[in-house]
Amino acid sequence: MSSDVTAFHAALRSSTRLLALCGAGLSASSGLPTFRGAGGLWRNYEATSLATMRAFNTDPGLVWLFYAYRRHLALRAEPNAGHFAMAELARTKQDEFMCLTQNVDNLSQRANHPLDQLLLLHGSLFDIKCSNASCSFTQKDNVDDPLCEALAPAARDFPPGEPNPLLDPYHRIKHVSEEELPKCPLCKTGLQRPAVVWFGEDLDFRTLSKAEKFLKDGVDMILVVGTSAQVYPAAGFISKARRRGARVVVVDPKAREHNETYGLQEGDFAFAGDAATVLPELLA
Ligand code: BJW
Repeated sequence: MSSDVTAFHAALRSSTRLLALCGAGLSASSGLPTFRGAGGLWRNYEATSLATMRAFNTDPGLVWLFYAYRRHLALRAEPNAGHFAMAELARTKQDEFMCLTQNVDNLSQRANHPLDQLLLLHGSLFDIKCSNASCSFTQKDNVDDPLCEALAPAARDFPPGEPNPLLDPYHRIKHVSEEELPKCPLCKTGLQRPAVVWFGEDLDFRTLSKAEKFLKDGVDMILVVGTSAQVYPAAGFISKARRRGARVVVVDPKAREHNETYGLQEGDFAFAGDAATVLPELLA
């Protein structure tokens, strides 16, 4: 495995079809916390423990506060140079490039990433659906901030240096009851929920099919950016691309530390650093 930028540029030039798999680390420099490791706690909760239907059924107000906070943060954040570099690569390679993102923050879209070359594996913070599985209600691009009055404590700004009490687990926050949350306008019984993919839920079939189709048509290189590659089926695209003959290129501060997770081999590349700095250099 190499970290030689010149050798990477040669490999990139000789690659026709490229796939990218992105994760939370791509947006870390934009100020959005990742899920695991430092920053993976929200109040006293593991972020991943709130990303379940079980958590929503138990305390929908708490889960909505978590998502309202993340919607607010994402709306205030700006795409970084890594998002722009990836969007530029998509424009250059056109049909020969596809980006699979696990991110739900809308930052790639706001960096003008061509939408037909961006597959949202885990949905979007800004799409809403009904929590009742049998109801078909969906709403795209809802940027209400907060979504409803009861969620206002999660959507506040504080002057630099002033801590946000919502993030202090010892600061009691008012419980948000089910009655205070928006109901589905279609079935009138279910609660609205973010249209993201929680653990145990299926990814969108059409989205997965498009990713599989891209793979089937051949891939020479997979760029793995800012993901711990622990969540499936997303992480499985690394080995699937490898089986199609692709080189694996990891951009992540932990690229070398976790080389076994990514299955890095001879001929692959590992760039340990911030995606916002490394991607523009690699893709220039
Ligand atoms: C930087 C950086 C900087 C920091 N620059 N980098 C096969 C085996 C075992 C289990 C399963 C399996 N197949 C399916 C499962 C079950 C499960 C699963 O994968 N579990 C694992 C924990 C083992 N998968 C599912 O349930 C999926 N559904 C499914 O498979 O349906 C079929 C099925 C149903 C029932 C039973 C079994 C199968 C759904 C997964 C949905 C994941 N959802 C979440 C929440 C989305 C909504 C939200 O945002 O709230 O998606 S969880 C969370 O993890 C989120 C992320 O997209 C995802 C991945 O996280 P990511 O992006 O990798 O973030 P981190 O924090 O882990 O890593 C950040 C990285 O950035 C690190 O490496 C840092 O070093 C790096 N970094 N700064 C670059 N500046």
